[in-house]
Amino acid sequence: MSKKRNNSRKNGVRRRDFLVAAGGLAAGAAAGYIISKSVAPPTPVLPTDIQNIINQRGLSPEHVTAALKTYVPGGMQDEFYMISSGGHSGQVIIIGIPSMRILKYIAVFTPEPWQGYGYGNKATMNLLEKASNGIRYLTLGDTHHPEISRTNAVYDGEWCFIGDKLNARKAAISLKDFRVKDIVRLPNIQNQHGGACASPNTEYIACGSQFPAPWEPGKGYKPGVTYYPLTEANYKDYWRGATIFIAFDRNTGKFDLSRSFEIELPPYVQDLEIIGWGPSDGWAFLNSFNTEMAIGGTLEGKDPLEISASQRDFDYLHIINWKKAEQIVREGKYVEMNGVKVITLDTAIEEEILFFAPEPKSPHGCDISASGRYIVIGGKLDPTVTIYDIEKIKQAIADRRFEGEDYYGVPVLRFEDVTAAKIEVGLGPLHNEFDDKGNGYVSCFISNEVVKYSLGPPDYTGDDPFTVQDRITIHYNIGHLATPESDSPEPKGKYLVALNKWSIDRFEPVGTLHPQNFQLIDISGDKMSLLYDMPIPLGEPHYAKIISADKIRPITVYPLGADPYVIVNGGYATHPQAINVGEERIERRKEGDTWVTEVWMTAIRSHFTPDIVRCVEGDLVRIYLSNVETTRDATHAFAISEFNIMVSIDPGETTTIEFVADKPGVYSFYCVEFCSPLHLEMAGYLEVRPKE
Ligand code: RUQ
Ligand code: CUA
Repeated sequence: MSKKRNNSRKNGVRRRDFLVAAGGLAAGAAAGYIISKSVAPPTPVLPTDIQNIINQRGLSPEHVTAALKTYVPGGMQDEFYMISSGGHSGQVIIIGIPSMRILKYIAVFTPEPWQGYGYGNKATMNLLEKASNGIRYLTLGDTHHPEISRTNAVYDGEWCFIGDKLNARKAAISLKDFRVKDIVRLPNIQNQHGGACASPNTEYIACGSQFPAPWEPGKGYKPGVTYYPLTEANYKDYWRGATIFIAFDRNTGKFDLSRSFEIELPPYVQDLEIIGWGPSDGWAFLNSFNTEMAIGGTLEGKDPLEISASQRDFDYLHIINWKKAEQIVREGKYVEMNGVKVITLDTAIEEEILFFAPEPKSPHGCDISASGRYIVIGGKLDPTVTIYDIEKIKQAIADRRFEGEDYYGVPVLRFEDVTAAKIEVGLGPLHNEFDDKGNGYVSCFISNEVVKYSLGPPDYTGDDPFTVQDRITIHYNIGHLATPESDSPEPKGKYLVALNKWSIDRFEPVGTLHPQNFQLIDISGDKMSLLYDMPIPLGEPHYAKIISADKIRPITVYPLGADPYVIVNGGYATHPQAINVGEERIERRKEGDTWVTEVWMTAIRSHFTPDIVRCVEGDLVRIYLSNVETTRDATHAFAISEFNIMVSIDPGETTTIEFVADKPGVYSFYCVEFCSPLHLEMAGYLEVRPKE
């Protein structure tokens, strides 16, 4: 065992040296330190007991500084919330910054017994059911990019959105109670990059389609129905990408397909989308790759997709005039496909709502500077970030300066006409985030670093615009990075979190799959410094949004009888079957051909009333469970043995539990949250009498 440990340490060190060397090679030496000429003040001496702890634990001055900058004592709260995707766990993770304490997992696309999500609670079962694809009940998802609702493009802390890359779904989560309020299946697309971007006032949440889907001309894509043999020729003719602008209603927490629209796109892989503000208000930007339109076929004499989709030196940044698209829809120039208004590719070209600009080599990421002027793309296979200027884009479009058009006739702008700069940063640049001083930060996956560079005016007003300013090595293989309120007009700077895919030797090993590593980095000074490594034990988090804690204003207790899943005028609807103590009852009656046993039940420390429920085999049992507590945290949970039922109800909440009593017997049910000294007594029985 100890030998193995040593080996892995050695490997870790070797790898780190290699990674540092690779970073240096890729981008030249790091910027030198500035040596202060002023006389240093005398070093204050730490009390001996503190110095002893430092000595005993073998901590360096950097460690102690990092600890002091990140430690948040119990009772004190963090400065920021980080809303992170939970990757293929299908969930969302809430983390405090700078402490990096995990505060909550939010069940979204995957049933989660602890939250009573998808295990008998009818509202959550319905959410998952409604968002399934019509072929099967989907209970998993792959979340990538969270988004926060905006007012005038600034994060307002009311709603959070997250997509499912695997099944083209989008979810809305209220930041008042951190619960999902709606999940919608996006029509005509098969995947989407798990993401979402909000328009400046959250009228729409937009995203691109990622892998194109087969489309029947004029009819779009229907899961389990649309079919063409997969050939290169068919791919060009029948496969399509799309971007959807899905309308969202804050007052109900629901997406509204009837007010949404889609734009048909060529079958490139549409990757990440962002909607602009300020000078780019009304425009959306979407990077893409595989403009080669390769389909793979390794056992059919073709190159693997990774080769055939990386032939061209340029792919296309999609530039979308969404305000004009909205107008086009109003004028009726759309085709209705699978319940959504679709602007066809031909109409999009004709009405001049879609333009392309070349972007270097299989790019990734699409981010906007605080001013709304610069759109920044990572090169992925090109060691640069490319910075587009919306003013130049608008001018080139007005002047009709195009270098040509793509295979489908979409006009392509000239690279030189629309870019402000191309900065060489490091190997494998992916995503960009921004601070409050006009600097950008790019994640470099291959060279394992975060590279800081300056933008141009009006974001950056110093005398060395578009220049690398600093770099820091991360551990290891960074994908996204996140800074507070980046990609908005008011980034806050201060911290950066590197979302690293691999942790290798950074934590105690827990088997062959290590946790991923979130590294907190201090970006408040000229030089970045590493503060904290945080293991992430759930899924592969892709992206996170960070928001000032004072913008999040959750409720503390639900109003009595509230149904958390029905929002009316921004507040909670009262559950129609909510009751108070004294109103409990059981009724059995026939609904059509089915016998239904309905139970109006209350939960309060430390009993359920009724605590004996009798029904007959085959009955549909509906329990309306009201938690009539009014004290914060006085949550009860209700589980029935052998029935796969687990429901969690917070104080004030009423919920419906529905199941078929399909097997005779007597089954215990009990409260699963340790709620009082007599919590173990908070129990009862379900009697299912055999059918005569
Ligand atoms: S991805 S590591 Cu955002 Cu899904 Cu780039
Ligand atoms: Cu209620 Cu334990």
